[in-house]
Amino acid sequence: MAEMSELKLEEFLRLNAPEDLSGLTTAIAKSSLMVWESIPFKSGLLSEVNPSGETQKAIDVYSNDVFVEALTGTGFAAEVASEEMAEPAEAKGSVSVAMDPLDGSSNVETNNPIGSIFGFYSKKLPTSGRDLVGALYVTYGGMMTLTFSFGKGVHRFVAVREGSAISFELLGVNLMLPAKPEVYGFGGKRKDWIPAVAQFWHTLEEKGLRNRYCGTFVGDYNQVLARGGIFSYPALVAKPGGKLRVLYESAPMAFINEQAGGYASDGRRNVLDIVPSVLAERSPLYIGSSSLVREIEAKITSDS
Ligand code: AFP
Repeated sequence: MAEMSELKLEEFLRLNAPEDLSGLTTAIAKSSLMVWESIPFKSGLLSEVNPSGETQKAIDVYSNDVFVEALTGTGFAAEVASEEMAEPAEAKGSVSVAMDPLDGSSNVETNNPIGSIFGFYSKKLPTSGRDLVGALYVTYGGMMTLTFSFGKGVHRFVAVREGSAISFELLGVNLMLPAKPEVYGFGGKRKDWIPAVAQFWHTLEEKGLRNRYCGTFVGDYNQVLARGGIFSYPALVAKPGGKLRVLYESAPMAFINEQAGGYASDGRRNVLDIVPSVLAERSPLYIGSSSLVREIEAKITSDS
């Protein structure tokens, strides 16, 4: 593993990633800059007509199109499945990519962090998280960062502007969840949560954790990785499957979280063991520091 803090993304990938994952990650890095710069213009907040007179697409359609074109064009993607598309885009490579091209798009208007999530699978989709060979998430917030793992630790790069050029600089290698958990964030409404979850958040407060929730999975998980704790979009009484999609969101983030020393569960089993039968399958998600996730998993299991 390269240790130099001055390493730029291309050099880091050349030393630490197989050619296919390196090519896909580079394509995502370049495309995510296009998405990042387009957010104000294609969100409906500014003019819907760009300087060339073209009608703007909604930002989530735009980001989907940008990533699909870039990933299928690498020669490394076998297919690109997306939360925004009913069927995957087929290509000629060997890695199946599943993505949420714009996670938290309802947060654009309020300028909360948003993100993109990618899972790199070795088998045709839908398949289990055990077939992940890598995963990556992008944050578009105060900083634009790429956080990824190819199965040997979790690493992070940040986009830095130098004059008119933007480069990706190394921000951290082998990121690990801190031993002492500090924050929690649960999606949905308390009144809708299953009883085990409704009781569990009291336990978290008693342990001294603070509630910090921004409403974008990527943003909320990112602070759990930095501060330790737990994020959940839990099972709801009326919606036992929760909200998040296994292939596009939960499994890729579970892969990264496990590489950072954590654990992710659907309330009964490791999220990576779920074998979705359809592309858009959902599951509840409890992800973050192992001890907390195992605790809520035990409560849910003993309740049933
Ligand atoms: P949007 O993409 O519609 O903004 O949804 C974001 C999301 O899927 C995920 O990023 C959040 O964790 C979750 O929804 C938040 O949902 P609630 O608003 O119900 O808490």
